[in-house]
Amino acid sequence: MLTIASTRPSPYTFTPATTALLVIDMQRDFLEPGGFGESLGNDVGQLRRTIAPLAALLAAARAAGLTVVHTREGHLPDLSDCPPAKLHRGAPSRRIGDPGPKGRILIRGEYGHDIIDELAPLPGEPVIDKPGKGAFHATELSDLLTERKIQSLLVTGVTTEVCVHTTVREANDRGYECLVLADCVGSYFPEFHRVGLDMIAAQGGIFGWVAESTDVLAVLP
Ligand code: TIU
Repeated sequence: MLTIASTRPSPYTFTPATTALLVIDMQRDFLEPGGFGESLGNDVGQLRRTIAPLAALLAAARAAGLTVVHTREGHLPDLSDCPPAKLHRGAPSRRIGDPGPKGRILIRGEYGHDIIDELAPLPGEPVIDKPGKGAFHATELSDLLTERKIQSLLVTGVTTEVCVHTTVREANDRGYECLVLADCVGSYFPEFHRVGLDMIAAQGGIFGWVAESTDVLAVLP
């Protein structure tokens, strides 16, 4: 059992054998210059600062034998898994399924939908394709974590206040102890990022803990 003393709001304890590193939606269309996210006017630099620390954490997690799970947000080519409420939102020229700079936007199998090369999953590492913001909705994630007897989640990825928050809130309700790594999650909106992290750790850790990836690296075997 490992303990990180510097986590907010209190020390965080986890056992590598029952811990998964969750890497949420580190997809080209959200992170790469010229991608969907940037084409909407967002500063992808706010997300790209997560790549280096996350690559280091990923390497350490693999070396320590943690389960590593990647997720991708996206839809079937016929959009049958995309609710109208999601499909019909956003700028009319840039909707899910439309042609984008790196292929059809948020469609499985398109170049822009896939995970950035720097964090490419290793063969055998599960990649969860999710149609929603949360990683549990309409996915096999719950079964996968149950099969592997996972109790703790080290949560990384983008964006802090959207897919990371949705996933952590639900994981907490499902009984997982979630540690969110502040330097490995990012938002296009720095204020949302900062407040999003504060929300997690507030009220005695209302739905999780917050630390830096170096705090994890310091305790991993
Ligand atoms: N992965 C994720 O957070 N999807 C989003 O759509 N995020 C936004 O912040 N838009």
